[in-house]
Amino acid sequence: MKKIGMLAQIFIGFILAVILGAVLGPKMEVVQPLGDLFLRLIKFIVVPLVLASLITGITSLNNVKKLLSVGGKTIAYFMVTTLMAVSIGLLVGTVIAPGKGLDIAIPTENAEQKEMPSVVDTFLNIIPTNPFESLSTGNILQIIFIAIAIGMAITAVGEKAKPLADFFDSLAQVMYKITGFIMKLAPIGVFGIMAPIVGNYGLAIILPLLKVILAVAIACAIQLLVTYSIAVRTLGKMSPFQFIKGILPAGLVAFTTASSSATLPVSIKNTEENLGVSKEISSFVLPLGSTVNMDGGAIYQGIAVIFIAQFFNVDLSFSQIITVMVMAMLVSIGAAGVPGAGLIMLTMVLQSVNLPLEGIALVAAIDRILDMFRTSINVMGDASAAVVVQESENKKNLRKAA
Ligand code: DAS
Repeated sequence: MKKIGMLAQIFIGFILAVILGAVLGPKMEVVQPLGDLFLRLIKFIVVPLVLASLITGITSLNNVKKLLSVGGKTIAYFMVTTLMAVSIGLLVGTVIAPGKGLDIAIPTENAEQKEMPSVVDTFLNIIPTNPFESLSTGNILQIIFIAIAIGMAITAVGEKAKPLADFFDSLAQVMYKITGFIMKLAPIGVFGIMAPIVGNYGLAIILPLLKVILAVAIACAIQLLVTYSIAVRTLGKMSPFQFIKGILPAGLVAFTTASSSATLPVSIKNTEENLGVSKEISSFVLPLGSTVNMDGGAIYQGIAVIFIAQFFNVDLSFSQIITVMVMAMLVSIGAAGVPGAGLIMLTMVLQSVNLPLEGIALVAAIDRILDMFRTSINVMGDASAAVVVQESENKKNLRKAA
């Protein structure tokens, strides 16, 4: 039988779960362990995946001078567009309110609000007192701090630290491979997650999930047509139409593969041939961006948190919204360019605002569809960064020549 694509397999798992859940009701709890297995595997790879992919992303710069000049501009652009992305996600999620008005909230003990640390403590807590404890407890903020410290130090030490850089690069490749294996289980995982949910709460759960997909699609469109179009027009001196037309092939490859890493060769080709970016800039900005810049992922985090908070009838406070924005930016740095990375990082964002991790089960069922949209935006965001940085370098070289 012709191998049916991953999306088709997940769709079959989803439809089977809905039908059996609607027909057999709560009896479908029996397949819950399949969903739990999938979610445990996702949590199992978070720490090594984030550590290795982030260190590899930073050391791929392997040149301190370049790191400071072009890297500084690139990182600054990444942070601004990611902040825009998570803000758009939170706004669209609030307006569409996919989880509102559901009288089927799953009662859960950890939905109550624990005392939130002050903003100062939140930032102080980023610095680990014991790196091994940070890794063993999966403290993502501290893990990102550790990865940035190690990555920058490897770059600064240079040749002597090459064995360590190679170790983390190999670890990153191994973790990407393991993530790939785990994502192959997605159809079974989605079935084991979705069937008990439909069995317990009925078909009423389907509409909110469709609204989450709509919200992510709308927010991604806004990020492309507003954020990136304004950036390439004003900073990149390029018409938004030319930009979108030029990067569209990579955007479509990203949509179908749900992997920035797999799309990298196409995004580099499109950026150089269609957007006039030099090889030096594209081979620097795009690989880094595919590891540390996930604007689509940030949009997804914003919308998923709003949906899960609404589903569990939790009103997020202003400081919790700020925490979500900071966490979404940080986890988008740590997320790897492989299918399902955003879902893996969502566990960290939910923990940061004490939302129940059961919420992961809800969005996991439609994650592959959401991943297609967010990966497209991740790739097009990286390309917009390359266009803007190229124009900035052109101006700098003209000033030098004058
Ligand atoms: N699939 C990831 C990527 O390749 C994005 C994500 O999962 O959030 O960019």
